[in-house]
Amino acid sequence: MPNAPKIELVQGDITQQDTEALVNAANSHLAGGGGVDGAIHRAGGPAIMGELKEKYEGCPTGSAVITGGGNLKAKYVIHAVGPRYMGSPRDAALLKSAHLKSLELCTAHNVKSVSFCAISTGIYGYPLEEASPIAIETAADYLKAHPEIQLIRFVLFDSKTYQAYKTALKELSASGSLENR
Ligand code: AR6
Repeated sequence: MPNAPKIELVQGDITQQDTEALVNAANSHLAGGGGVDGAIHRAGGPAIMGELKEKYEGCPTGSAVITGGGNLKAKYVIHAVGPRYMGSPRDAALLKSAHLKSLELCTAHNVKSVSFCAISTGIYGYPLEEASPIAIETAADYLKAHPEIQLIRFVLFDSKTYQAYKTALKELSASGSLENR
């Protein structure tokens, strides 16, 4: 099945990806910042911030907004706002929701391939072993219901993050939940 939708993991820099959309880890003010957010705005140029300011007055935690990709290869950037890790049950719901809303924006904009960074696991402090299964399971569930999405690529910046996502994908696969891929 060459066109079967799939989840892919790569270690690297999200700004260099050739998927139609990139998912940024933004803050609720959509003000830019450090980490992957800073890297995406630097690589994409000022048009992205210009569009954010023009169209949106922030974005609640657990949600996402979309802009064009500026100078990036990607046509769109989806700015997802994950939670700051507090150690409360609400964290997981908000992290899941940030992924889900991003995928819903892909469907709404006819995006068939998308790269995600490891939302909330840097400055926002979400432990990798807790965040990675939430990200992978949300993606796998969405692909089951939305075969129009051909590729969800997780672009993990360092080997520790890559290994955590790899373990989460293996565990989901072992549980039989990836049987349709
Ligand atoms: N490509 C892929 N992943 C990257 C890149 C890159 N170029 N650069 C960093 N990462 P973070 P958060 C990884 O801190 O925890 C910002 O200031 C990084 O190693 O960027 O959601 C925003 O404006 C980590 O694995 O995002 C918010 O205020 C992952 O991306 C706040 O940080 C996410 O780390 C959001 O914090």
